[in-house]
Amino acid sequence: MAIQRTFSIIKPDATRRNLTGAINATIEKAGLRIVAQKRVHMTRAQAETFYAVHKERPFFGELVEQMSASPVVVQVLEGDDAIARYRAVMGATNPEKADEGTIRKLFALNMGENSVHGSDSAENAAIEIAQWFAGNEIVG
Ligand code: 3AN
Repeated sequence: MAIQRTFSIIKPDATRRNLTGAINATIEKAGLRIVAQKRVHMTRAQAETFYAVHKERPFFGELVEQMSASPVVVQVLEGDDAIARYRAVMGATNPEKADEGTIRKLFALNMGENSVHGSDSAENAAIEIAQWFAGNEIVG
């Protein structure tokens, strides 16, 4: 499989509990490289834009509220098959269903506050990376 890049967010529930380093260690142990990273506090508008695909879902308001409540760490991860690999390391959306050793099994609180986001396709990875990083901020 080719080297890919994916977009990751360490979400407010995790930054609030000081878990950035622990999550980064799990990411790196899985063979992914953090090639860009910054801590930002999303505005409501930025969170609404980022999660626009979910705007008809019943949890949209809560999701936007949670994502803009505290700082997040946005990242670009690089590695072999990075998109699928990171989804596997993240674990299922519902932490109760997540496999042992995954980030969500280890750290997530519930369906909404589930500690991390990862792109679900190459197309979305490119869109999401461009939303948060300039080309010269990504150093592989
Ligand atoms: P994933 O993050 O696993 O790709 P998505 O894309 O279905 O999951 O959902 C995006 C985000 O929306 C999730 N990370 C979670 O924060 C929130 N979410 C998804 N489903 C629910 C739900 N049933 N109740 C509350 N929040 C949810």
